[in-house]
Amino acid sequence: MPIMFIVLLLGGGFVVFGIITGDIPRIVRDYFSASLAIQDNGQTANEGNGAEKIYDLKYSFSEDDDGDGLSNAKEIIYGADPQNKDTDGDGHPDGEEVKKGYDPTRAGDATLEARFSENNTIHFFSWAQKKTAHDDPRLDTRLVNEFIATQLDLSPPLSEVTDADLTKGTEDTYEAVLAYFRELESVPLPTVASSYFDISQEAALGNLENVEKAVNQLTVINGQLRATPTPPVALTLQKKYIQLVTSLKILFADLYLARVDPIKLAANLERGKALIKLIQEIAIETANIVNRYQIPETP
Ligand SMILES: [Ca+2]
Ligand SMILES: [Ca+2]
Repeated sequence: MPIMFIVLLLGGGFVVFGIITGDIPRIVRDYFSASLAIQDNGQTANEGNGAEKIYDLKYSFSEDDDGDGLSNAKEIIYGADPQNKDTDGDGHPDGEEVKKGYDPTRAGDATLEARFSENNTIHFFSWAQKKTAHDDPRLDTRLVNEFIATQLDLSPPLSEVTDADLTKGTEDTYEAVLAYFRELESVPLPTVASSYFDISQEAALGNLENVEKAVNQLTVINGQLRATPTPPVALTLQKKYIQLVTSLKILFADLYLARVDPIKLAANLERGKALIKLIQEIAIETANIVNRYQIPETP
């Protein structure tokens, strides 16, 4: 059962047959609560496993291997070539383009602004540059927090779930509803035992093992939820479950971007916390059905 996933990850709390205890919202909050420590400590980009090995570069905001005025870390963020002073070959060095608001990866006058929605960190640097009148802003915690709070949409990524996304049952009998809840219980639990914050730290160091594990497991859970025969009375509940798992999957898949868009991950901690509202809706919906059909607790 997906809700237990979150509980297990934190090693506490319990779920009584899908009825979420009062502890769950607190637990989810803990899960997404740590603020993201953004590092500028010269990690080597190819250390750890799973990282794409391009060349022996330090993911650093102070080192600039090709001397074009854009640090190695920022080259990764903007998608520029850390070993080429003029990535798009238009005669303007990468660092100069970024300082003036132009995209160093596209020749001509393509602006960075066009990439704000695609990359929160690119948006942040442009914003911070104006805000602080500093040419080469860093990931300063206070500025990052202000940016996230004032410039970004922090609602969780909720996709629309329709009848076509699930397996509709035909009857609302006691047996059908009971079978539905029993089936939910058989959904396997993911085994990743780290918080979003911890996994993001590993990912920033190039270790994507837990990201992959979490994404794969959420994919499996999603598939099982979609295949679970759902009586009409539980369709709304089931859609919310699928929405929750899909949303978690999107948030976890973003961890692949640990180096490319660190601000997005920091914002995702807030987006994860905002899932509590959905979890509470699931709890209420579950309690309503369980009470109405007098579904017994699991022994
Ligand atoms: Ca550079
Ligand atoms: Ca250029």
